[in-house]
Amino acid sequence: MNKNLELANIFQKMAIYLKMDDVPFKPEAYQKAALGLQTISENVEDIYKKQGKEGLLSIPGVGESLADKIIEYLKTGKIKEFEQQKKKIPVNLDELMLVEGIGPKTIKALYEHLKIKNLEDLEKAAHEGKIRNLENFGEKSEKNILEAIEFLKRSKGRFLISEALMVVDKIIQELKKLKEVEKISLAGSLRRRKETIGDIDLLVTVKKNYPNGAKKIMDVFTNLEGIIKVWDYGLTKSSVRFDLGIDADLRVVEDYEFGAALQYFTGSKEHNIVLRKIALEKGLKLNEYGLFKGRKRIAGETEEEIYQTLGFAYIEPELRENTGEIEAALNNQLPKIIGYNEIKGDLHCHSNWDGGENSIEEMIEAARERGYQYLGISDHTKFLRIENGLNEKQLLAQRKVIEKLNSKFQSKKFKILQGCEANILNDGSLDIEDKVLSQLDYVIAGVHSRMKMTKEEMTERIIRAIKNPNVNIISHPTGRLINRRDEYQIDFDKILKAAKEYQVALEINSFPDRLDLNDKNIRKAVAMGVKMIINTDSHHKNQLRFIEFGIAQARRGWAEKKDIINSWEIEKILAFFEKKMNYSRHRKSLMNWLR
Ligand code: DGT
Ligand code: CA
Ligand code: CA
Repeated sequence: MNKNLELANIFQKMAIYLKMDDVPFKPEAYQKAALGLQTISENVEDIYKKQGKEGLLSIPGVGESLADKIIEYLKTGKIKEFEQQKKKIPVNLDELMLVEGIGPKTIKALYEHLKIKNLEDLEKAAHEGKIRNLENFGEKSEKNILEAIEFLKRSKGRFLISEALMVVDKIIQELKKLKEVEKISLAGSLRRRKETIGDIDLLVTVKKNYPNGAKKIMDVFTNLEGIIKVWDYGLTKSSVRFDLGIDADLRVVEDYEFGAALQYFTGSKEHNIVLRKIALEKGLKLNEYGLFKGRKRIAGETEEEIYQTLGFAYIEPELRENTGEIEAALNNQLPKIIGYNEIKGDLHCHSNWDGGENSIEEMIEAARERGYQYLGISDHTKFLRIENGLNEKQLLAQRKVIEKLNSKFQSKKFKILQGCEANILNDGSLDIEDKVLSQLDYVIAGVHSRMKMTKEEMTERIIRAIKNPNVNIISHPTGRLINRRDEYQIDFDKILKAAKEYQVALEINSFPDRLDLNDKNIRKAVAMGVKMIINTDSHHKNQLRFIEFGIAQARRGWAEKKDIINSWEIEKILAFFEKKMNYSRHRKSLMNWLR
């Protein structure tokens, strides 16, 4: 932290201490000075060196007495009054002030009566029911405190990519309105499309001929709606927290260094470390400002230029985790990972037949708007009563409806497939009769009940479903819910082997809180030649757009078109399904013959 921010931080805390004692006006003066210190671009130390106290008085919000305090701090590293305040009420203000609904006077009361100094103390006291007995507190406020702490804890964790994107979309929307802004790009884990996001990283360049452009951009950024805290204000970097609890970093750079900054701030850290090492071995230096030979910049305007000058093929952000991509790039063996526009249809969609939000027709319309060539309706089946699962009779009735719809689309080159998402029961059998399953275009099977089983049991259960001649796809194969539920216990290698042998595709579920398979599992499947399918599991037509999260996950798992069956033409995907059935039937008859 530079001295400006250190002082701003101290003044903010002094304001809080003053408020504890109901001192009038002074707290506001401290807060104003803190803000002034945060928003000036010159260093307070330099100002004092060059212009003395006069210079300090020119900082917005700084008057006589606060200028003296600044001088005291620059000279001694301390402010006496602040030290005394801390001694009197030695609490962790950074932690406690973050708790929604708690202010200076509450903090004081909690310390004086219950010796609460930090978040941990606060949580313990609330759990033990000690807070409700204090004057001006009650059971309700105790409950609120616990809820606020829960929220804080959650926000310390990682966010779903969909949550981060929701916030980032709003930021970008506002920044785009500024005439000062030239380029905007995501960076960090969000650009690498990691399945969870620690914080948002954004990079912006300023248009030429706007000398104060960076300031304007940062002023707008740090004042966006929904911001609950400005951690850091600067002309090259600012950091804020949004009310969802998620932080965002914005960096502003010059156009000529955009590529270098983007490369650096996209990471991952591990990827960058190896890249820098390779640069050094070539007698070059790589940092966020460019690639240098001695003092001469030899690349930095674009990322491509940097990778190229280092002797690499361009590495897509989703691959930059130092898990072999650098070696592959050096040897020209990078996979040609699947593109965001290469999905031709979605085969895991629910309609209003099973309680989904939209009719089959509405789902079709949405799929056609996306430019898909086919859509598969795969409603839940009867075991799932809460989801209005379809029984055999209803499935056959739906088949007729879908055939009729298909005749409408014949000239338009669009095909509706009928599948279903059957339930894998405890013993691995399905809840729909085989003779009905065999009449559908394809069958998805998934575990929706009794998720806690031993590893052997669960593995056997899923493999039995894979062996069913009618099953073509296993939906959400690990069953995890990100941040909420762990995977089932399964022997994934065994499942991969069975999927390969019986020609069953494993689903990459695009729902942002599922995203199973994860990147590592996908890479294993790719290596073994197991086919996968990227589906959304949509229960509403607007959820079809989630496909981008599934594609991102596939890219992170190094999957190519050949690995993802719904990037194929309809004929090829149907042949894939058919072959499974024939193969299995063939096996069965062979078995009969052997007997
Ligand atoms: P996250 O936020 O935990 O989801 O993950 P990232 O990758 O977004 O990490 P973050 O936000 O801490 O930093 C963004 C990028 O900045 C990171 O991917 C690489 C770069 N970076 C940050 N700190 C360092 C560092 O200490 N060394 C190097 N080489 N790069 C760093
Ligand atoms: Ca980040
Ligand atoms: Ca960051």
